[in-house]
Amino acid sequence: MSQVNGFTQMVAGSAFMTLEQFIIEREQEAPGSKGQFSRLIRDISVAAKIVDRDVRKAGLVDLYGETGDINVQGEVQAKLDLLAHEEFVRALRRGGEVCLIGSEEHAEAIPLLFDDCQGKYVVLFDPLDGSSNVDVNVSIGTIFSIYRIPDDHEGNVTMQSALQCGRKQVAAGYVVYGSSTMLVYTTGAGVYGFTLDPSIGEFLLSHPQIRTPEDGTMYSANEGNYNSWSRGLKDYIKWMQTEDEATSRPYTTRYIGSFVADFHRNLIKGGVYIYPANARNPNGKLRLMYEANPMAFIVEQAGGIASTGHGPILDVEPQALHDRTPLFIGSPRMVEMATEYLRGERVYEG
Ligand code: FBP
Repeated sequence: MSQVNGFTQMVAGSAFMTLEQFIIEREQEAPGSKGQFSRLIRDISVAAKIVDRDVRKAGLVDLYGETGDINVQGEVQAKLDLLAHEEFVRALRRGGEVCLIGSEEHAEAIPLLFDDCQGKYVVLFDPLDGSSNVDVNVSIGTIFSIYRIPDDHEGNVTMQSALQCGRKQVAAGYVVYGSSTMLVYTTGAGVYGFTLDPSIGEFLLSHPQIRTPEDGTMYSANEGNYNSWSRGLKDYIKWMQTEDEATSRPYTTRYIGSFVADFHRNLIKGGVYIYPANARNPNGKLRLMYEANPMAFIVEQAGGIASTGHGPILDVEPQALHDRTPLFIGSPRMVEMATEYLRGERVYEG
């Protein structure tokens, strides 16, 4: 096994570690573990493979376009949004490890409690992130966040059981359906990336111990909203766009419009994703429980920062399943600077 650019270069025929082997190894390190968590991650990876299959042939099997329904976000629901939602609900229901699900595509939490349900977990997820890109072959993704049911909720699991602050997550991850399909997740002990090898239908460990660069020169923001941004944020954008060789400015804008894809690129190469509050979205656009929180857990584990602009995302106390939040996430130096400008602690002097 050799290292190229920090990524493990697998030599043909050598010890590719599958996701299943990886989680079983991890499970053996966890005293008293009964395998429920491992089975849960396995169930999520099975659903991801099915969604990957459908996304890759969507144009051939009439899976592009809308269902005609408006989802709880007030957005037109894409057929693939609904399909991905159903695939993950089916896999989590069949697995039996989960007793409550929250989905971007469903107004209320979905209880999975039935007679002999031993489920210990709550899973909140965005079945298909980047809906605006679904029909045009641009990378999209799935984001998931996992909590344990609080002890005092055992046997009486309600929506409240899911409304825990991000610091209480036991695991979080995402799948990006891009030029290749990757599943990236953390359980609070480092961030690991697995690439799907379609020829054997297995997720293989390709990115062990992901660390995000301290700083970067790429930013992801919908500058179409620039005029509705605060003075501070406009200053930060101007600072990044100013010519200055010594600080590698101007920085580069990279905005795919799929949070998962923008986040993944910035995680690997360094960069910052910004979706602030603006006139149209006074609380921001991204959803706290199944977009911001899981990515915040991952980025902090990789050495990055996730902020509302005024404090860590993971410390926000949720009020409702579909809460929104302003989001500044990515390389620590860039998030620090962006939020200092936002708070007026820095001003642009040209
Ligand atoms: P959904 O697609 O899951 O609703 O996610 C929100 C999202 O599409 C992000 O993936 C993306 O970064 C952002 O909204 C794009 O918003 P806008 O079109 O306002 O820039």
